[in-house]
Amino acid sequence: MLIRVRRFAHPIAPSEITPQSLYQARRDFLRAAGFAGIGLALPAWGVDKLAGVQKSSYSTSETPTPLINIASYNNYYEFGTRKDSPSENSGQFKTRPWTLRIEGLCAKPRSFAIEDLLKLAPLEERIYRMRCVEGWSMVIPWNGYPLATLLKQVEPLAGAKYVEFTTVADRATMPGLSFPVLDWPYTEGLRIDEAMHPLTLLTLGLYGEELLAQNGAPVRVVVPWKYGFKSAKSLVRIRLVDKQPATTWTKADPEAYGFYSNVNPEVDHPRWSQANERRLGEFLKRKTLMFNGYADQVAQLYAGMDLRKYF
Ligand SMILES: Nc1nc2c(c(=O)[nH]1)N[C@H]1C(S)=C(S)[C@@H](COP(=O)(O)O)O[C@H]1N2
Ligand SMILES: [Mo]
Repeated sequence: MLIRVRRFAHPIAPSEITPQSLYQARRDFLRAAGFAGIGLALPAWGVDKLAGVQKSSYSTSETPTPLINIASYNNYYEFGTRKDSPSENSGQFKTRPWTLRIEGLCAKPRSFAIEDLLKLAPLEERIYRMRCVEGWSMVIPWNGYPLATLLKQVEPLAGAKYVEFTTVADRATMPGLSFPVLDWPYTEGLRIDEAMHPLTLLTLGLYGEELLAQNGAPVRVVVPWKYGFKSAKSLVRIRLVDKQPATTWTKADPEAYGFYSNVNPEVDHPRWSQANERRLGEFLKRKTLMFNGYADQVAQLYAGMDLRKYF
């Protein structure tokens, strides 16, 4: 199979692409092209390598999806609604300076500079299965540490029952914000025990390098047993709250997108089945697994709950 690398003139076979070679090739290409006429600026792709990333027993042993797919087939509506919009339209997006504010029901609310987040805890490689509600999936080697590590810094109070995530909405650099597709800024939420679960990752990198803009740079959350839209990108605020927060996709279509949105092959979307998925790079569909294959780790969070009602 041949795939096209964004607007590059030449098709490249996926087998020829390794993460390292992709970055190098892109840098070389951009340099040779003098950045002219190709519609993107270097910073979005010229990212730094992360030091001292440790392997994790939470990783799947499945083969990671090639970086070219992870970096060019994205949902990030602030940059546009096509799969290639985020990689095409994020060239002006700035990830420095960046602060993440943590506030609400906690003893020590504070703001973290991105430089401090990168140093707060050892970075792990977490190779996670990711499942989009649209029916495609990938295996992504994320880099980060448990969100719990960060939340403990602010000392959540007993009344904190939920966590609300707010993501950046910068009209100057995110062209999709000019269209009222969603109620900006994009917000998401988790129950506090979901947010504190060791699988829930504060994510700062991908394939051993800092996150690309299209994947949610400079910092996002990743919740691998839920549909992808729960994994909010480019976080600017986390708030500890006592009530279930309103979330963007639930506001947009409450019949289709519930607050929990756990991957569940038995609960269909109103317009399509969720029983199967297409792994990017594979031809045949595979069966979608309960909780995206993480049932052993997370099923007890929902013991006694009707998962059709709390979808
Ligand atoms: N701020 C923001 N976060 C977002 C989205 C978005 O449009 N805006 N899309 C979500 C959806 S639908 C998916 S499937 C994942 C995709 O993450 P990826 O592009 O890194 O694979 O990001 C999620 N996070
Ligand atoms: Mo998604």
